[in-house]
Amino acid sequence: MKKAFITGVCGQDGSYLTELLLEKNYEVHAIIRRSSIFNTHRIDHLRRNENFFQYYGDLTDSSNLNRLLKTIKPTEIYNLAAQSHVGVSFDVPEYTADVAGLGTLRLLEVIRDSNLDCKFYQAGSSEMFGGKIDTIPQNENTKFTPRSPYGVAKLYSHWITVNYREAYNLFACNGILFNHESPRRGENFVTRKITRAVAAIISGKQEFLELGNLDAKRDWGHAKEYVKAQWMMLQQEQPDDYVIATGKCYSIREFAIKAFEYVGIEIVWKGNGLNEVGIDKKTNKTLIKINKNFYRPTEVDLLLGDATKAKEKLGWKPRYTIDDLIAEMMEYDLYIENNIKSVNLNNFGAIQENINCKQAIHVS
Ligand code: NAP
Ligand code: G4F
Repeated sequence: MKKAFITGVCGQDGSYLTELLLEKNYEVHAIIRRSSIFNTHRIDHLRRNENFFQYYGDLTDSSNLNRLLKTIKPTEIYNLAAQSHVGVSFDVPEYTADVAGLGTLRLLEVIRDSNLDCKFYQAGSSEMFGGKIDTIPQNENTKFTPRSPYGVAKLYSHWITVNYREAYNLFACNGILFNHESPRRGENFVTRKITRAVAAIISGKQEFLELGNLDAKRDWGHAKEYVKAQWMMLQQEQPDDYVIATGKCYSIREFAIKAFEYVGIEIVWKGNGLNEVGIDKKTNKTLIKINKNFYRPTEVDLLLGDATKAKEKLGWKPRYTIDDLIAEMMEYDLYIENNIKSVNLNNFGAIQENINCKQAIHVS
């Protein structure tokens, strides 16, 4: 039986990856960090699985990682834990560097020190490409010019993973993943913030949505498909680094238009800059406002990935379109917001699965 060790299991990707590995009959061991409120709702539906083991742990605590890894002796490690919000990384840069940067080194050091015979996946990010992009679309050879403390921390993790692969012959891979979303996406990332707000507005519970930069563009895929790529990287003969992306990008503005369209609202835009507003064409109500607090000190304007290498070497190909993704997120948010019966709930499988998460009993 293969044994996986996952950090960041309570996050969006951690929950999908755990499902995938349990389906593949892995024994899954994972660290959960202590929190004053239960933070396991994304994995509660899995917690009674006899092959799923959880431990308190933290990427900032080397002794904890050392003890757990030496005891568990996993065959694959997936390092998904991070302070993963780019905007927040400007507020907590040192903590972001500690977790998203040094946390990776701590894991690699345990593998090296204990001669662990295991494969290692590092959750790298397209945010590392940053601002001065010399290639569009971006691939594994594109220069990194990060524009946030988060991007810089992830870049440290990228290179230390390459370094340990070369210096100590570790089977260590970097996934350079472009943005991936789902109904389980954290509510302060822009896609989920939009779908949550649209559902709340149509249900009469919120008046308008406040956003920052509407014109940044992102290459958005579905998290479920992206965790499969993470697993595929560790099943290869040789370790390597791979870009994972859809090859299509849209602006925040386009995403918002599509999400409102999903509930039958046509947005028209008026004004400029901070005074721009998005208005419901039919009722003339202002539904989108700009709030400068959601702008970042430095922005990444455009991310568009070229995943040719992943397609050719891993056989990985995304299937979700942006419209499929928005439909699934909208359906879920409409359902949890108000159980709106007029909406076509043709993706009930995904919704049911998420509701089970919310209803599960918490164990300490
Ligand atoms: P997420 O939902 O924010 O999950 C991050 C997880 O890391 C959470 O479970 C969090 O714990 C945990 N964590 C944070 N600090 C920790 C610490 N000090 N020790 C242990 N665990 C800690 O992120 P995600 O979207 O699933 O992304 C997974 C990974 O991929 C992250 O490393 C992210 O930076 C990277 N990535 C994500 C994307 C994307 O578009 N989603 C793209 C590229 C790369 P709590 O649940 O307790 O907060
Ligand atoms: O949804 P976001 O916060 O994602 P961002 O910054 O692209 O980072 C995500 O993707 C990275 C991969 O490229 C991951 F590594 C990272 O962990 C995370 O998952 O913001 C997307 C865009 C930005 O340009 C931001 O300025 O949306 C813009 N935006 C506009 N208004 C907003 C808002 N972002 C947020 N979070 N909230 C807003 O109100």
